[in-house]
Amino acid sequence: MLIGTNRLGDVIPVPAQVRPVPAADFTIHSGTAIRAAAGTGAVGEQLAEVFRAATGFAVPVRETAGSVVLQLEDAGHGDEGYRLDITPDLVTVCAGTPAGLFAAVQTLRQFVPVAGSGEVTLPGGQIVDRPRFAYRSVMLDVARHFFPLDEVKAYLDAIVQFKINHLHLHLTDDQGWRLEIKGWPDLTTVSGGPGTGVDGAGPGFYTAADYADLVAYAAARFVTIVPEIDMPGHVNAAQVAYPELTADGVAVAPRTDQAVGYSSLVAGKEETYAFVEDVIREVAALTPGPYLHIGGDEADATPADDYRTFMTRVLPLVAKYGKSAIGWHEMAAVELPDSAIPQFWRVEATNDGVARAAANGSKVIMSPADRTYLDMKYDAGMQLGLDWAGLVEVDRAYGWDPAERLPGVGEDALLGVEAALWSETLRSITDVQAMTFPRLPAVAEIGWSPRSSHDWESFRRRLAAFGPRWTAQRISFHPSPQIDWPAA
Ligand code: TNX
Repeated sequence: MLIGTNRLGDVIPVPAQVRPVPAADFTIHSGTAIRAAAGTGAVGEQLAEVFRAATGFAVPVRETAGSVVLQLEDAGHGDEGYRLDITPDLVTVCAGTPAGLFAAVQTLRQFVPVAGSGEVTLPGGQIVDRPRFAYRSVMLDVARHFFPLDEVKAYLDAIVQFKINHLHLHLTDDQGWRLEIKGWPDLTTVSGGPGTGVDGAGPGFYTAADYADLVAYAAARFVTIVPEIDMPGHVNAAQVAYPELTADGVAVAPRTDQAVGYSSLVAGKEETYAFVEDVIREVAALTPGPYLHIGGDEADATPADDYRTFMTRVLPLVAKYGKSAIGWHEMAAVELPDSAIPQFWRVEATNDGVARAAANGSKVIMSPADRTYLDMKYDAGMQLGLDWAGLVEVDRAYGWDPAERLPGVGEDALLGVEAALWSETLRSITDVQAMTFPRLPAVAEIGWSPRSSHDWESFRRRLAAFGPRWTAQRISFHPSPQIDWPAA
């Protein structure tokens, strides 16, 4: 019999409340079945897959009988909270929503091996858990380097283990345009084709059907896709495909270097808004989630007045098509409607625009680069990654609090946190994984677990257990010397 090495609290993100009862372990055996109440069958099947892989047993899912019970109850768990009771005879998982049950499944997963055969023991006791922030996200830059659908799906599977519930896709930039827009086909046939991406090494794009497939795949894992169309800067790829989007209407050359801040849509041209409205309408129609990210960062080639003119016209278009606008915090230089969500990404200690937006009722997403940027190098010896925001070792990714990051932006002003992975230096999904793990679990815990639970020594001990898990899942990770990884 395989004794689970994990104790009840050895979970990332650490649960809000954990009450171990060491004498109350539950053993998954050949007769174990899952009883999934009406409306919980899909999550029941996801849990069964985890138990089947760990034990080799059949683990049927039924509505009527089973010793692992999933049920929905209206007991103040919130949108994603859950309660887990493990006793020798019965495992009970209760939540107010299927998303809460799914979160509980991610907890249970950490108690069993990734793969194995024979009985497995779950640690006895009770967990009562719910997230600190509603928005816990990862951004993947598919513009500087494109990642095909199956790789993004595998990435999604890897990040949901840490209760990440949004995946932000940076779909457009100077070096490439990665989402088919039916009314503007050259965006992808030209700027998603061969030779696009940094060094020309990242061609490809998602058709509308691919994107719909990804949205559905994510939804089945309770992840909301957040599409980003970056504007008014970062638009060289759009201007290569459609010269009418430049100031003089003359075509620009494709760019595959890493420079930023040289391209801009033209705030004074009506063609600009015809284009932007078409794109926003199509992306909104493809996206069931509530958010549409309009970029807005590093618009160094857009005069400040033009930036204001542009944002003032474009923000209402996002609302017109039923979405809330997220934008990088530069967007907060203009008067924002309180539905707009600035995302802070820099390293400075203060930001007046974001503080003013928060005071006016906007929610804020925290992504300070010196803590949450997954494209920063862990240490100076690394080949991959950049270092403009400094080196980000695991303890830096863990050792901060989002509610104390910016004056005027406290707990109540926060929608949540996002870790961002820019792909200028990345060439493969293996690179993506190594930059993501083990730092993403740190940001995920910051986003989910109560502030009072934060404890680096506890975190690094719990994190160590993921080394062998990632190896078994064939997920690459950076073997940070800050973590005492178990010997293989
Ligand atoms: C800044 S972060 C950018 C991106 C780069 C990134 C590299 C942000 C909103 N803009 O254009 O890819 O730095 O770390």
